[in-house]
Amino acid sequence: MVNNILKAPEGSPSDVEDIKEKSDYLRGTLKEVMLDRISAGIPDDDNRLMKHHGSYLQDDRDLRNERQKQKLEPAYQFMLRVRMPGGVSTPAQWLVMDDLSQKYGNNTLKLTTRETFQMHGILKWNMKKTIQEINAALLDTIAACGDVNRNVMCASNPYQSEIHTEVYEWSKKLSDDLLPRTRAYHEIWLDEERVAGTPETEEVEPMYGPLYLPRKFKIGIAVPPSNDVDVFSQDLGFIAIVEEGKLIGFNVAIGGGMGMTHGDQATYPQLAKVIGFCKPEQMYDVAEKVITIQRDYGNRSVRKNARFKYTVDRLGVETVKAELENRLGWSLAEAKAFHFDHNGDRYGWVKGVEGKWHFTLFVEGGRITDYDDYKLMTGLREIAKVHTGEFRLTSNQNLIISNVTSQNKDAISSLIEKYGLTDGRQHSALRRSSMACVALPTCGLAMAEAERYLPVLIDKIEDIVNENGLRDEEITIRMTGCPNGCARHALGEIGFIGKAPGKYNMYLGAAFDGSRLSKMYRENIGEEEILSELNVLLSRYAKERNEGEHFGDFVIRAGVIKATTDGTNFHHE
Ligand code: SRM
Ligand code: SF4
Repeated sequence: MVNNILKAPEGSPSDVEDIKEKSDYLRGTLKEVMLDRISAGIPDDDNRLMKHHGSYLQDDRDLRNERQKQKLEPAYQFMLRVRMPGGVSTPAQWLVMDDLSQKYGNNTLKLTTRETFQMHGILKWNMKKTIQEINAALLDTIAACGDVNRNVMCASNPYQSEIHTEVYEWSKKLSDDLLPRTRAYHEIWLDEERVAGTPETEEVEPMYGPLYLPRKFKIGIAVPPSNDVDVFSQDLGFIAIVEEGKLIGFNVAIGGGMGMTHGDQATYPQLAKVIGFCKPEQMYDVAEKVITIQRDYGNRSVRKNARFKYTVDRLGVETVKAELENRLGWSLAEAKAFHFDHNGDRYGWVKGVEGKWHFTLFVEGGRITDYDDYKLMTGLREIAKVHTGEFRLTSNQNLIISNVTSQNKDAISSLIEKYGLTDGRQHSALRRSSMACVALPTCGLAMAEAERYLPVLIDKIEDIVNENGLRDEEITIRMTGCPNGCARHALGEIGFIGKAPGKYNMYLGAAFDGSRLSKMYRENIGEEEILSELNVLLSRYAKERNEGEHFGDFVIRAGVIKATTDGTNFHHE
């Protein structure tokens, strides 16, 4: 039901709209091109569709120049992203992902900032086998990327484990119910026969329609006081409201997102605004109607301005709320009070309900692999073999070995010790509060290093932190290789966005609890300048901060940077 007063932006549809329209509900020619042995790649149109099946064609950028010189096609390989709502994996699923990464991937697993697994380096000929084995393990990759609702995140905080269980169930339900209905995935990857299409039997997408959404769409559920999922960065955020130990419902927040383009002020990170409260059983209805508003009024002409945050800002949050209530046929209740303390993880052992234990492991950059001196992957494999609970992948790229029984705790603890798996305690709190996106060598959009460089930069920042007595001070630091913001850079108290090899824009002033965006402090600077800036700022912080004051708040109070009060003033004073 389209409101005739509201309008979508005018302009001819972008090329991706055209590709989706002609794709026969996301089929395109994927089935055929995946069989072609002449190239290890696939045509661009099919690659656009491939995203809806949870994968991207990439090439190893470390090898790009050399292969070009040798007149070889790029070292094509695929990235595969699993859809795993709430980041919960069973030990058996962990073992399958581990095994697949050895057989078909690059011997690593990436724990992403949206609580799931990515595998890198899969060759075209191994894609189908990999996807089939993932499905056999009761996981899938449907809609993990593309212009649809993505992996639904939920708080992984082990402190309130009874609430976690409930909230996780809702995130699973949202994720499942908001899936595309096309059988394209099953036909292409799982050899399902297509049912002959007649107007009655042919599938339709009751919610998405044949063009799907104008852009990706993301949902996250937070459980205060932890804002680990960065709920305000989501297109649609739900904030759990717990009264007397019971989940009574969720505040609803709309219109967040992190991506932007360097030099284009019409693009900006934005925080979602809280518009009301709904009961748990109303959540799906709210999500579905919000999605259809974006479907109908999102920008299908300019992809850079197609995210829901721009729809909300263009139409106005009150107008979108009124349209939502119109579509729902009922009104949201008034938002309830809530309070967030932080957006990071809490490490080490914690006892939850029913005598179960949870161990949050620090995983730098979210990369699971065997390093020369740190057999992280092997250690986790051995744990998965004896673990009877679950693994929870966190939105800060860490891992919780979760729901460990008291009987099993000693066995798991000794494996943790044997393999030196760390809760990060030997590092500075700054490192434990760090996050970096994948960037080079696999990400085709990276302008600079992130995952491979941030740990090296932090080695040097740790010297400054130690000199100033700040080793135990949690300061969130995030780096992305480009302004797309995959590590939610604009919500790091110290943020870096890649501009060119070795060069970054530096951002300051985000809130420790994820409720305020940062602002650019220095443009296009290299390591030397980064360290000298941080030397001054961190030593001032050590001397001049108020009791309990976080770094992001300090730089604003000290006049180092103006607060960003809304995404629309992210680029201005
Ligand atoms: Fe992202 C595109 C990796 C979370 C905003 N992201 C990409 C691609 C697929 C590059 C591409 O389009 O060719 C990256 C693949 C790199 C690789 O080699 O693996 C990529 N994004 C990631 C991951 C793996 C980063 C990580 O180190 O963990 C995260 C996977 C999440 C998941 O499991 O689904 C990841 N991406 C995010 C987040 C954070 C979040 O969602 O909480 C954001 C910012 C929030 C948001 O969406 O606003 C994010 N990714 C983007 C964007 C910018 C979207 C925009 O609004 O402009 C792109 C580019 C695009 O869509 O055109 C992008
Ligand atoms: Fe790639 Fe940019 Fe996302 Fe980093 S922020 S993974 S460089 S798209």
